[in-house]
Amino acid sequence: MKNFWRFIFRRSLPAASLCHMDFAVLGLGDSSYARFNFVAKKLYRRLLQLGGSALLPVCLGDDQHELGPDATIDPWLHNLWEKVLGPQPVPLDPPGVPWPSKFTLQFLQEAPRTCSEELRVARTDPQGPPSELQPVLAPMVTNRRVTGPSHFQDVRLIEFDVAGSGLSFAAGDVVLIQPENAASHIRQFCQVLGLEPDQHFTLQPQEPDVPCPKQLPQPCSVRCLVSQYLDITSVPRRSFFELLACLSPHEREREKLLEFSSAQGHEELHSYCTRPRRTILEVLCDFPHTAGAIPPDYLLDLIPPIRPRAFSVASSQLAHPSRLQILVAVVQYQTCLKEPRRGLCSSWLASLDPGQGPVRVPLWVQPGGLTFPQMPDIPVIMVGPGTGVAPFRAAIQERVARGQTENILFFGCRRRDQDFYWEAEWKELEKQGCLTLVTAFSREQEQKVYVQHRLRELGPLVWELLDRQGAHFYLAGNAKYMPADVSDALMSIIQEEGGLSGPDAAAYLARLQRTLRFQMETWA
Ligand code: 2AM
Repeated sequence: MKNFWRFIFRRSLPAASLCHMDFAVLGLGDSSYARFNFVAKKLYRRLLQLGGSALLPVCLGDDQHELGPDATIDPWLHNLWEKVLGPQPVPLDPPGVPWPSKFTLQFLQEAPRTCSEELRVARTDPQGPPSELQPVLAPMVTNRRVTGPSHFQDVRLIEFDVAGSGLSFAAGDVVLIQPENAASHIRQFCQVLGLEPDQHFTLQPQEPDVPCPKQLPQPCSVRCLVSQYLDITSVPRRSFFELLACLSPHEREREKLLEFSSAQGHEELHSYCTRPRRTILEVLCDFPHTAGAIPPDYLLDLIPPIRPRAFSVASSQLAHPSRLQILVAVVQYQTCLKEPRRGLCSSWLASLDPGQGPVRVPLWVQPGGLTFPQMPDIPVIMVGPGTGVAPFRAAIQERVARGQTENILFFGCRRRDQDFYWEAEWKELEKQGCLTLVTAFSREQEQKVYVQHRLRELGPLVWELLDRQGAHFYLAGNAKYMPADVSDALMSIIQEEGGLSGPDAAAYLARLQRTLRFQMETWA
Protein backbone atom coordinates (compact mmCIF):
# COMPACT_ATOMS: atom_id res chain seq x y z
CA MET A 1 0.00 0.00 0.00
CA LYS A 2 2.86 2.36 0.86
CA ASN A 3 4.48 1.79 -2.52
CA PHE A 4 1.20 2.24 -4.31
CA TRP A 5 0.45 5.43 -2.40
CA ARG A 6 3.85 6.93 -3.13
CA PHE A 7 3.51 6.02 -6.78
CA ILE A 8 0.00 7.33 -7.29
CA PHE A 9 0.78 10.67 -5.65
CA ARG A 10 3.94 11.30 -7.67
CA ARG A 11 3.82 14.82 -9.05
CA SER A 12 5.40 13.61 -12.28
CA LEU A 13 2.43 11.40 -13.21
CA PRO A 14 0.81 12.89 -16.33
CA ALA A 15 -2.70 14.26 -15.84
CA ALA A 16 -4.46 11.68 -18.01
CA SER A 17 -2.46 8.62 -16.86
CA LEU A 18 -5.58 6.69 -15.92
CA CYS A 19 -7.93 7.81 -18.66
CA HIS A 20 -8.58 4.21 -19.69
CA MET A 21 -9.16 2.91 -16.21
CA ASP A 22 -12.39 2.28 -14.36
CA PHE A 23 -12.07 2.21 -10.61
CA ALA A 24 -14.01 2.01 -7.37
CA VAL A 25 -12.86 2.94 -3.87
CA LEU A 26 -14.22 1.38 -0.69
CA GLY A 27 -13.00 2.89 2.58
CA LEU A 28 -13.22 1.15 5.96
CA GLY A 29 -13.27 3.77 8.68
CA ASP A 30 -14.63 5.01 11.96
CA SER A 31 -16.25 8.42 12.12
CA SER A 32 -15.21 8.94 15.74
CA TYR A 33 -11.70 9.66 14.42
CA ALA A 34 -10.91 13.17 13.21
CA ARG A 35 -9.68 12.10 9.77
CA PHE A 36 -12.52 9.73 8.96
CA ASN A 37 -11.74 7.63 5.86
CA PHE A 38 -9.01 10.07 4.92
CA VAL A 39 -7.21 7.55 2.72
CA ALA A 40 -10.29 6.52 0.74
CA LYS A 41 -11.38 10.11 0.14
CA LYS A 42 -7.94 11.26 -0.91
CA LEU A 43 -7.34 8.26 -3.15
CA TYR A 44 -10.72 8.69 -4.83
CA ARG A 45 -9.97 12.34 -5.63
CA ARG A 46 -6.53 11.49 -6.94
CA LEU A 47 -7.76 8.70 -9.24
CA LEU A 48 -10.34 11.09 -10.69
CA GLN A 49 -7.68 13.74 -11.10
CA LEU A 50 -5.57 11.28 -13.09
CA GLY A 51 -8.44 10.74 -15.52
CA GLY A 52 -9.85 7.48 -14.10
CA SER A 53 -13.62 6.84 -14.38
CA ALA A 54 -15.34 6.10 -11.10
CA LEU A 55 -17.75 3.19 -11.41
CA LEU A 56 -19.47 4.41 -8.25
CA PRO A 57 -19.07 7.23 -5.73
CA VAL A 58 -16.54 6.46 -2.99
CA CYS A 59 -18.00 4.25 -0.23
CA LEU A 60 -17.24 5.44 3.30
CA GLY A 61 -17.71 2.40 5.53
CA ASP A 62 -18.27 3.54 9.11
CA ASP A 63 -17.82 1.45 12.24
CA GLN A 64 -19.99 3.97 14.09
CA HIS A 65 -23.00 3.44 11.80
CA GLU A 66 -25.86 2.35 14.03
CA LEU A 67 -26.41 -0.76 11.89
CA GLY A 68 -22.68 -1.48 11.55
CA PRO A 69 -20.38 -0.87 8.58
CA ASP A 70 -22.18 -3.45 6.41
CA ALA A 71 -25.20 -1.14 6.22
CA THR A 72 -23.20 1.16 3.91
CA ILE A 73 -20.97 -1.43 2.34
CA ASP A 74 -23.57 -4.03 1.28
CA PRO A 75 -25.64 -1.85 -1.05
CA TRP A 76 -22.47 -0.37 -2.47
CA LEU A 77 -21.03 -3.83 -3.19
CA HIS A 78 -24.32 -4.87 -4.73
CA ASN A 79 -24.13 -1.92 -7.12
CA LEU A 80 -20.49 -2.60 -7.81
CA TRP A 81 -21.15 -6.20 -8.90
CA GLU A 82 -23.97 -5.01 -11.10
CA LYS A 83 -21.67 -2.54 -12.81
CA VAL A 84 -18.73 -4.91 -13.10
CA LEU A 85 -20.62 -7.97 -14.23
CA GLY A 86 -22.86 -5.98 -16.55
CA PRO A 87 -25.20 -7.92 -18.81
CA GLN A 88 -23.39 -11.25 -18.32
CA PRO A 89 -23.40 -11.94 -14.62
CA VAL A 90 -20.97 -14.62 -13.49
CA PRO A 91 -22.96 -17.32 -11.68
CA LEU A 92 -22.40 -17.03 -7.94
CA ASP A 93 -21.85 -20.08 -5.74
CA PRO A 94 -25.18 -21.69 -4.92
CA PRO A 95 -26.18 -20.79 -1.36
CA GLY A 96 -25.86 -23.45 1.28
CA VAL A 97 -22.84 -25.34 -0.06
CA PRO A 98 -19.73 -24.98 2.10
CA TRP A 99 -16.53 -23.89 0.42
CA PRO A 100 -13.50 -26.08 1.09
CA SER A 101 -11.74 -25.48 4.42
CA LYS A 102 -8.35 -23.75 4.38
CA PHE A 103 -6.73 -26.42 6.55
CA THR A 104 -7.14 -30.02 7.57
CA LEU A 105 -6.61 -31.09 11.16
CA GLN A 106 -5.13 -34.54 11.58
CA PHE A 107 -5.69 -35.81 15.07
CA LEU A 108 -2.90 -37.85 16.67
CA GLN A 109 -3.64 -41.13 18.41
CA GLU A 110 -1.32 -40.29 21.30
CA ALA A 111 -0.16 -37.07 22.88
CA PRO A 112 3.32 -36.09 21.65
CA ARG A 113 6.26 -36.12 24.06
CA THR A 114 6.75 -32.38 23.87
CA CYS A 115 3.49 -30.68 24.72
CA SER A 116 2.33 -27.62 22.84
CA GLU A 117 2.94 -25.35 25.82
CA GLU A 118 6.63 -26.35 25.85
CA LEU A 119 6.82 -25.87 22.10
CA ARG A 120 5.33 -22.43 22.49
CA VAL A 121 7.89 -21.45 25.11
CA ALA A 122 10.70 -22.70 22.84
CA ARG A 123 9.26 -20.79 19.90
CA THR A 124 8.89 -17.61 21.91
CA ASP A 125 12.52 -17.55 22.97
CA PRO A 126 13.51 -14.70 20.67
CA GLN A 127 16.53 -14.92 18.37
CA GLY A 128 16.28 -11.36 17.02
CA PRO A 129 14.27 -8.45 18.37
CA PRO A 130 11.00 -9.71 19.84
CA SER A 131 8.09 -9.56 17.40
CA GLU A 132 4.62 -10.97 16.80
CA LEU A 133 6.11 -14.30 15.73
CA GLN A 134 8.68 -14.32 18.50
CA PRO A 135 7.20 -12.51 21.48
CA VAL A 136 8.95 -12.22 24.80
CA LEU A 137 7.28 -14.20 27.57
CA ALA A 138 7.68 -11.41 30.10
CA PRO A 139 7.18 -12.12 33.81
CA MET A 140 4.41 -9.96 35.25
CA VAL A 141 5.60 -8.54 38.55
CA THR A 142 2.83 -6.11 39.51
CA ASN A 143 -0.89 -6.03 38.86
CA ARG A 144 -2.44 -3.38 41.08
CA ARG A 145 -5.73 -1.54 40.94
CA VAL A 146 -4.98 2.17 40.93
CA THR A 147 -8.52 3.54 41.02
CA GLY A 148 -10.36 4.04 44.28
CA PRO A 149 -13.07 1.64 45.41
CA SER A 150 -15.91 3.98 44.45
CA HIS A 151 -14.54 4.72 40.97
CA PHE A 152 -16.64 3.27 38.15
CA GLN A 153 -13.67 1.72 36.40
CA ASP A 154 -11.06 -0.82 37.41
CA VAL A 155 -7.76 0.56 36.12
CA ARG A 156 -4.60 -1.49 36.65
CA LEU A 157 -0.96 -0.58 36.81
CA ILE A 158 0.76 -3.59 35.31
CA GLU A 159 4.48 -4.08 35.42
CA PHE A 160 6.67 -6.57 33.57
CA ASP A 161 10.24 -7.60 34.23
CA VAL A 162 12.01 -7.11 30.90
CA ALA A 163 15.61 -7.57 32.05
CA GLY A 164 17.59 -9.48 29.42
CA SER A 165 14.57 -9.75 27.12
CA GLY A 166 16.09 -7.96 24.15
CA LEU A 167 13.20 -5.47 24.19
CA SER A 168 14.13 -1.89 23.52
CA PHE A 169 11.58 0.87 23.81
CA ALA A 170 11.30 4.65 24.00
CA ALA A 171 8.58 7.07 25.08
CA GLY A 172 5.73 7.01 22.56
CA ASP A 173 6.15 3.30 21.77
CA VAL A 174 3.38 0.81 22.31
CA VAL A 175 3.58 -2.68 23.75
CA LEU A 176 1.56 -5.36 22.00
CA ILE A 177 0.10 -8.07 24.17
CA GLN A 178 -1.25 -11.37 22.93
CA PRO A 179 -4.10 -12.33 25.27
CA GLU A 180 -5.64 -15.72 25.96
CA ASN A 181 -9.22 -16.87 26.40
CA ALA A 182 -10.55 -17.51 29.90
CA ALA A 183 -10.46 -21.13 31.11
CA SER A 184 -14.25 -21.19 31.58
CA HIS A 185 -14.79 -20.09 27.97
CA ILE A 186 -12.35 -22.71 26.67
CA ARG A 187 -14.21 -25.41 28.59
CA GLN A 188 -17.59 -24.26 27.35
CA PHE A 189 -16.42 -24.03 23.75
CA CYS A 190 -14.93 -27.54 23.78
CA GLN A 191 -18.10 -28.87 25.36
CA VAL A 192 -20.52 -27.39 22.86
CA LEU A 193 -18.33 -28.45 19.92
CA GLY A 194 -17.59 -31.89 21.36
CA LEU A 195 -13.82 -31.31 21.35
CA GLU A 196 -11.33 -32.98 23.65
CA PRO A 197 -8.94 -30.27 24.98
CA ASP A 198 -6.02 -32.66 25.47
CA GLN A 199 -6.14 -34.12 22.00
CA HIS A 200 -3.32 -33.12 19.68
CA PHE A 201 -3.40 -32.52 15.97
CA THR A 202 -1.21 -31.39 13.11
CA LEU A 203 -2.35 -28.78 10.68
CA GLN A 204 -2.05 -29.10 6.92
CA PRO A 205 -2.93 -26.35 4.47
CA GLN A 206 -5.27 -27.37 1.67
CA GLU A 207 -3.66 -24.97 -0.77
CA PRO A 208 0.11 -24.64 -1.13
CA ASP A 209 -0.01 -20.83 -1.01
CA VAL A 210 -1.89 -20.66 2.31
CA PRO A 211 0.70 -20.96 5.08
CA CYS A 212 -0.21 -22.44 8.47
CA PRO A 213 -0.48 -19.77 11.18
CA LYS A 214 3.03 -19.40 12.53
CA GLN A 215 1.76 -18.70 16.05
CA LEU A 216 0.58 -22.30 16.40
CA PRO A 217 3.02 -25.00 17.47
CA GLN A 218 2.98 -28.29 15.56
CA PRO A 219 1.68 -30.61 16.83
CA CYS A 220 -0.81 -28.50 18.74
CA SER A 221 -3.33 -29.39 21.41
CA VAL A 222 -6.97 -28.40 21.09
CA ARG A 223 -6.57 -26.50 24.36
CA CYS A 224 -3.68 -24.48 22.93
CA LEU A 225 -5.62 -23.72 19.74
CA VAL A 226 -8.68 -22.56 21.64
CA SER A 227 -6.91 -20.68 24.42
CA GLN A 228 -4.33 -18.83 22.34
CA TYR A 229 -5.57 -18.63 18.81
CA LEU A 230 -9.33 -18.70 18.22
CA ASP A 231 -11.07 -15.45 19.12
CA ILE A 232 -14.18 -17.14 20.49
CA THR A 233 -15.42 -14.06 22.36
CA SER A 234 -15.30 -11.73 19.38
CA VAL A 235 -18.55 -10.62 17.76
CA PRO A 236 -19.08 -12.76 14.64
CA ARG A 237 -19.36 -11.27 11.18
CA ARG A 238 -21.95 -12.22 8.61
CA SER A 239 -19.59 -14.64 6.85
CA PHE A 240 -19.53 -16.68 10.08
CA PHE A 241 -23.30 -17.22 9.82
CA GLU A 242 -23.01 -17.98 6.14
CA LEU A 243 -20.47 -20.74 6.63
CA LEU A 244 -22.20 -22.03 9.75
CA ALA A 245 -25.45 -22.35 7.77
CA CYS A 246 -23.62 -24.43 5.15
CA LEU A 247 -22.24 -26.73 7.84
CA SER A 248 -25.48 -27.15 9.77
CA PRO A 249 -27.23 -30.53 9.68
CA HIS A 250 -30.22 -29.23 11.65
CA GLU A 251 -33.05 -27.86 9.54
CA ARG A 252 -34.46 -25.22 11.87
CA GLU A 253 -31.09 -23.89 12.93
CA ARG A 254 -29.92 -23.89 9.35
CA GLU A 255 -32.92 -21.86 8.23
CA LYS A 256 -32.30 -19.26 10.91
CA LEU A 257 -28.60 -19.06 10.06
CA LEU A 258 -29.38 -18.65 6.37
CA GLU A 259 -31.78 -15.86 7.22
CA PHE A 260 -29.10 -14.07 9.27
CA SER A 261 -26.61 -14.36 6.45
CA SER A 262 -28.96 -13.08 3.73
CA ALA A 263 -29.08 -9.43 2.68
CA GLN A 264 -32.71 -9.24 3.92
CA GLY A 265 -31.72 -10.55 7.34
CA HIS A 266 -29.25 -7.74 7.88
CA GLU A 267 -31.24 -5.82 10.49
CA GLU A 268 -32.24 -8.94 12.35
CA LEU A 269 -28.63 -10.06 12.50
CA HIS A 270 -27.67 -6.64 13.73
CA SER A 271 -30.13 -6.70 16.60
CA TYR A 272 -29.35 -10.33 17.50
CA CYS A 273 -25.60 -10.03 17.34
CA THR A 274 -23.82 -6.77 16.55
CA ARG A 275 -25.77 -4.34 18.74
CA PRO A 276 -25.76 -6.44 21.93
CA ARG A 277 -22.15 -7.54 21.16
CA ARG A 278 -23.07 -11.23 21.30
CA THR A 279 -19.97 -13.40 21.06
CA ILE A 280 -19.14 -16.35 18.78
CA LEU A 281 -19.26 -18.62 21.81
CA GLU A 282 -22.73 -17.38 22.78
CA VAL A 283 -24.00 -17.84 19.23
CA LEU A 284 -22.64 -21.40 19.14
CA CYS A 285 -24.48 -22.12 22.40
CA ASP A 286 -27.67 -20.79 20.78
CA PHE A 287 -27.22 -23.21 17.85
CA PRO A 288 -26.11 -26.36 19.68
CA HIS A 289 -26.98 -28.91 16.96
CA THR A 290 -24.95 -26.97 14.45
CA ALA A 291 -22.06 -26.31 16.84
CA GLY A 292 -21.80 -30.00 17.74
CA ALA A 293 -21.50 -30.90 14.05
CA ILE A 294 -18.79 -28.42 12.99
CA PRO A 295 -15.99 -30.36 11.33
CA PRO A 296 -12.76 -29.35 13.16
CA ASP A 297 -11.18 -28.61 9.75
CA TYR A 298 -13.42 -25.54 9.54
CA LEU A 299 -12.48 -24.02 12.91
CA LEU A 300 -9.88 -21.70 11.42
CA ASP A 301 -12.23 -20.62 8.64
CA LEU A 302 -15.05 -19.86 11.03
CA ILE A 303 -13.26 -18.14 13.87
CA PRO A 304 -10.78 -15.28 13.46
CA PRO A 305 -7.45 -15.33 15.27
CA ILE A 306 -7.00 -13.40 18.51
CA ARG A 307 -5.39 -10.10 17.63
CA PRO A 308 -2.73 -8.58 19.88
CA ARG A 309 -3.79 -5.43 21.77
CA ALA A 310 -1.66 -2.28 21.92
CA PHE A 311 -1.02 -0.30 25.12
CA SER A 312 1.05 2.86 25.43
CA VAL A 313 4.27 2.18 27.27
CA ALA A 314 4.02 4.14 30.53
CA SER A 315 7.59 3.89 31.82
CA SER A 316 10.98 4.80 30.43
CA GLN A 317 13.68 2.25 29.75
CA LEU A 318 16.23 5.00 30.23
CA ALA A 319 15.01 5.59 33.79
CA HIS A 320 14.08 1.97 34.65
CA PRO A 321 15.96 -0.41 32.32
CA SER A 322 14.53 -3.68 33.60
CA ARG A 323 10.88 -2.67 33.92
CA LEU A 324 8.02 -1.95 31.56
CA GLN A 325 4.77 -0.54 32.90
CA ILE A 326 1.35 -0.02 31.34
CA LEU A 327 -1.94 1.41 32.55
CA VAL A 328 -4.89 -0.81 31.67
CA ALA A 329 -8.53 0.18 31.97
CA VAL A 330 -10.45 -3.08 32.38
CA VAL A 331 -13.13 -2.98 29.72
CA GLN A 332 -16.56 -4.01 30.97
CA TYR A 333 -19.98 -2.78 29.91
CA GLN A 334 -23.56 -3.85 29.81
CA THR A 335 -25.75 -4.36 26.78
CA CYS A 336 -29.25 -5.82 26.67
CA LEU A 337 -27.67 -9.23 27.40
CA LYS A 338 -27.59 -10.42 31.00
CA GLU A 339 -23.86 -11.13 31.12
CA PRO A 340 -21.72 -7.99 31.06
CA ARG A 341 -19.43 -7.65 28.02
CA ARG A 342 -15.76 -7.84 28.91
CA GLY A 343 -12.65 -6.84 26.97
CA LEU A 344 -10.59 -9.95 26.26
CA CYS A 345 -7.11 -8.59 26.87
CA SER A 346 -7.79 -6.21 29.76
CA SER A 347 -9.87 -8.83 31.62
CA TRP A 348 -7.25 -11.48 31.04
CA LEU A 349 -4.45 -9.20 32.29
CA ALA A 350 -6.51 -8.20 35.33
CA SER A 351 -7.14 -11.87 36.16
CA LEU A 352 -3.44 -12.73 36.35
CA ASP A 353 -2.00 -12.74 39.83
CA PRO A 354 1.79 -12.72 40.10
CA GLY A 355 1.39 -13.23 43.86
CA GLN A 356 0.10 -16.77 43.25
CA GLY A 357 3.10 -17.97 41.22
CA PRO A 358 4.98 -17.03 38.05
CA VAL A 359 2.92 -15.38 35.35
CA ARG A 360 4.35 -14.79 31.88
CA VAL A 361 2.76 -12.67 29.19
CA PRO A 362 3.61 -12.79 25.46
CA LEU A 363 4.51 -9.29 24.32
CA TRP A 364 6.67 -7.18 22.02
CA VAL A 365 7.01 -3.46 21.31
CA GLN A 366 6.41 -1.28 18.30
CA PRO A 367 6.69 2.45 17.57
CA GLY A 368 3.44 4.23 18.44
CA GLY A 369 2.11 7.49 17.05
CA LEU A 370 4.11 9.83 19.29
CA THR A 371 7.73 10.93 19.07
CA PHE A 372 9.38 13.38 21.47
CA PRO A 373 12.07 15.96 20.69
CA GLN A 374 15.65 14.98 21.50
CA MET A 375 17.03 18.53 21.59
CA PRO A 376 17.54 19.74 25.15
CA ASP A 377 15.74 23.09 25.20
CA ILE A 378 12.44 22.30 23.54
CA PRO A 379 9.51 22.51 25.95
CA VAL A 380 6.83 19.87 25.75
CA ILE A 381 3.15 20.47 26.50
CA MET A 382 1.22 17.24 27.10
CA VAL A 383 -2.53 16.87 27.48
CA GLY A 384 -3.50 13.44 28.76
CA PRO A 385 -6.73 12.99 30.70
CA GLY A 386 -7.44 9.58 32.23
CA THR A 387 -5.32 6.72 30.90
CA GLY A 388 -4.21 9.14 28.17
CA VAL A 389 -1.50 10.15 30.62
CA ALA A 390 0.31 6.81 30.15
CA PRO A 391 2.60 7.75 27.22
CA PHE A 392 3.41 11.07 28.95
CA ARG A 393 4.55 9.27 32.08
CA ALA A 394 7.14 7.51 29.88
CA ALA A 395 8.05 10.77 28.14
CA ILE A 396 8.46 12.69 31.40
CA GLN A 397 10.62 9.95 32.95
CA GLU A 398 12.73 9.82 29.83
CA ARG A 399 13.10 13.57 29.51
CA VAL A 400 13.92 14.03 33.19
CA ALA A 401 16.57 11.28 32.91
CA ARG A 402 18.08 13.28 30.01
CA GLY A 403 17.93 16.55 31.92
CA GLN A 404 15.07 17.99 29.82
CA THR A 405 13.09 19.85 32.45
CA GLU A 406 10.57 21.93 30.45
CA ASN A 407 7.60 19.59 30.85
CA ILE A 408 4.02 20.79 31.18
CA LEU A 409 1.36 18.18 31.84
CA PHE A 410 -2.39 18.79 31.72
CA PHE A 411 -4.04 15.90 33.50
CA GLY A 412 -7.76 15.40 33.96
CA CYS A 413 -9.68 12.88 36.00
CA ARG A 414 -12.94 12.66 37.93
CA ARG A 415 -11.72 13.05 41.52
CA ARG A 416 -8.32 13.40 43.08
CA ASP A 417 -8.96 10.60 45.58
CA GLN A 418 -10.26 8.12 42.96
CA ASP A 419 -8.41 8.24 39.65
CA PHE A 420 -5.46 10.61 40.01
CA TYR A 421 -2.72 8.35 38.66
CA TRP A 422 0.84 8.86 39.91
CA GLU A 423 -0.06 11.88 42.04
CA ALA A 424 2.90 11.46 44.41
CA GLU A 425 5.32 11.07 41.54
CA TRP A 426 4.15 14.25 39.82
CA LYS A 427 4.36 16.18 43.11
CA GLU A 428 7.95 15.04 43.60
CA LEU A 429 8.93 16.06 40.07
CA GLU A 430 7.31 19.45 40.61
CA LYS A 431 9.39 19.86 43.75
CA GLN A 432 12.51 19.07 41.72
CA GLY A 433 11.53 21.69 39.14
CA CYS A 434 11.16 19.16 36.32
CA LEU A 435 7.41 19.40 35.80
CA THR A 436 4.51 21.84 35.73
CA LEU A 437 1.33 19.94 36.48
CA VAL A 438 -2.09 21.40 35.68
CA THR A 439 -5.08 19.37 36.87
CA ALA A 440 -8.76 19.31 35.97
CA PHE A 441 -10.97 17.33 38.35
CA SER A 442 -14.21 17.01 36.46
CA ARG A 443 -16.49 15.89 39.29
CA GLU A 444 -15.31 17.79 42.34
CA GLN A 445 -17.67 20.70 41.72
CA GLU A 446 -21.04 21.26 40.13
CA GLN A 447 -19.74 22.36 36.75
CA LYS A 448 -17.53 19.97 34.77
CA VAL A 449 -13.94 21.13 34.55
CA TYR A 450 -11.91 19.52 31.77
CA VAL A 451 -8.32 19.82 30.58
CA GLN A 452 -9.35 22.12 27.72
CA HIS A 453 -10.77 24.62 30.24
CA ARG A 454 -7.41 24.72 32.02
CA LEU A 455 -5.65 25.01 28.69
CA ARG A 456 -7.72 28.09 27.81
CA GLU A 457 -7.08 29.65 31.24
CA LEU A 458 -3.37 29.30 30.56
CA GLY A 459 -3.67 30.50 26.95
CA PRO A 460 -0.95 33.19 27.21
CA LEU A 461 1.59 30.70 28.60
CA VAL A 462 0.69 28.05 26.00
CA TRP A 463 1.05 30.59 23.18
CA GLU A 464 4.36 31.87 24.52
CA LEU A 465 5.74 28.31 24.68
CA LEU A 466 4.43 27.34 21.27
CA ASP A 467 5.23 30.45 19.32
CA ARG A 468 8.32 31.83 21.03
CA GLN A 469 9.99 28.71 22.38
CA GLY A 470 9.09 26.16 19.70
CA ALA A 471 7.27 23.88 22.13
CA HIS A 472 5.81 20.56 20.97
CA PHE A 473 2.18 19.88 21.81
CA TYR A 474 0.83 16.38 22.51
CA LEU A 475 -2.59 14.97 23.11
CA ALA A 476 -3.55 11.44 24.14
CA GLY A 477 -6.62 9.76 25.52
CA ASN A 478 -9.76 7.85 24.91
CA ALA A 479 -12.66 10.15 25.61
CA LYS A 480 -14.89 10.31 22.58
CA TYR A 481 -15.11 14.08 22.25
CA MET A 482 -11.91 15.01 24.08
CA PRO A 483 -9.51 15.15 21.09
CA ALA A 484 -11.77 17.50 19.11
CA ASP A 485 -12.48 19.64 22.19
CA VAL A 486 -8.79 20.05 23.04
CA SER A 487 -7.93 20.81 19.42
CA ASP A 488 -10.66 23.50 19.44
CA ALA A 489 -9.19 25.01 22.60
CA LEU A 490 -5.77 25.12 20.98
CA MET A 491 -7.27 26.78 17.90
CA SER A 492 -8.86 29.52 19.97
CA ILE A 493 -5.59 30.11 21.85
CA ILE A 494 -3.81 30.54 18.52
CA GLN A 495 -6.52 32.95 17.37
CA GLU A 496 -6.82 34.96 20.57
CA GLU A 497 -3.26 35.04 21.82
CA GLY A 498 -1.64 35.10 18.39
CA GLY A 499 -4.17 37.56 16.96
CA LEU A 500 -4.70 35.33 13.92
CA SER A 501 -7.85 35.04 11.84
CA GLY A 502 -9.70 31.69 11.73
CA PRO A 503 -8.10 30.53 8.45
CA ASP A 504 -4.64 31.73 9.53
CA ALA A 505 -4.97 29.92 12.85
CA ALA A 506 -6.04 26.74 11.01
CA ALA A 507 -2.99 27.06 8.76
CA TYR A 508 -0.80 27.58 11.85
CA LEU A 509 -2.22 24.41 13.45
CA ALA A 510 -1.81 22.46 10.21
CA ARG A 511 1.82 23.55 10.07
CA LEU A 512 2.34 22.40 13.66
CA GLN A 513 0.91 19.02 12.65
CA ARG A 514 2.99 18.76 9.49
CA THR A 515 6.20 19.49 11.35
CA LEU A 516 5.26 16.99 14.10
CA ARG A 517 4.97 19.74 16.69
CA PHE A 518 1.36 18.78 17.31
CA GLN A 519 0.86 15.03 17.68
CA MET A 520 -1.97 12.97 19.04
CA GLU A 521 -2.66 9.39 19.96
CA THR A 522 -6.31 8.67 20.58
CA TRP A 523 -8.23 5.48 21.02
CA ALA A 524 -11.93 4.65 20.94
P1 2AM B 1 -16.17 12.94 33.15
O1 2AM B 1 -16.07 11.45 33.11
O2 2AM B 1 -16.46 13.49 34.49
O3 2AM B 1 -17.08 13.51 32.08
C1 2AM B 1 -10.70 11.14 32.30
O4 2AM B 1 -11.61 10.24 31.77
C2 2AM B 1 -11.32 12.50 32.42
O5 2AM B 1 -11.66 13.00 31.12
C3 2AM B 1 -12.57 12.50 33.26
O6 2AM B 1 -12.45 13.49 34.21
C4 2AM B 1 -13.65 12.79 32.24
O7 2AM B 1 -14.71 13.52 32.79
C5 2AM B 1 -12.88 13.67 31.28
N1 2AM B 1 -13.58 13.92 30.00
C6 2AM B 1 -14.73 13.38 29.53
N2 2AM B 1 -15.07 13.92 28.35
C7 2AM B 1 -14.15 14.86 28.08
C8 2AM B 1 -13.95 15.79 27.00
N3 2AM B 1 -14.80 15.86 25.98
N4 2AM B 1 -12.89 16.60 27.07
C9 2AM B 1 -12.03 16.55 28.10
N5 2AM B 1 -12.15 15.71 29.14
C10 2AM B 1 -13.18 14.86 29.13
